[in-house]
Amino acid sequence: MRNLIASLLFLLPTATLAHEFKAGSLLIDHPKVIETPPGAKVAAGYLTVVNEGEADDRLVAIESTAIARIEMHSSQIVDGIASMKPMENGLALPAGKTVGLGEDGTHAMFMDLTRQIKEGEKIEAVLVFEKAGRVPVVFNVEKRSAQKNERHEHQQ
Ligand SMILES: [Cu+2]
Repeated sequence: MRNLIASLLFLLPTATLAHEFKAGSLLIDHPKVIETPPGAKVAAGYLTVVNEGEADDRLVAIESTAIARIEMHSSQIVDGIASMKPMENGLALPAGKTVGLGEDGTHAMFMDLTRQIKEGEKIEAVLVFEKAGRVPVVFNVEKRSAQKNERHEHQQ
């Protein structure tokens, strides 16, 4: 019982941090970046997009004036070795579906960092969609949690 209460208390701050953005029939849920250790050059970001419309769309780029470069990566493990590569065609958003950067080894890679990114910071960025256009969002910087979609060990 004590464990249950402890885990409920642990979950509360996460709930209050939830945030979302709307753009036409797209709902962008909780963009976040995982805080970095000192000296790290990259950080992993995640978000979920719900396409409530009847037409497919596509997330083609993520831009931020605060970050030198943001790429969308897919990663895979082959013979025990993790590798990742840019998602050449961006993230497909089929009509009526929910898709996340964070599923199947995908993530947003915040690159060439010039300073440590710390929990509690907010990073303004623009999501560029094929049809919905440019949508301003805010990535919350959070500590790494135990969720499986955050288990991203970077090689660089
Ligand atoms: Cu990556």
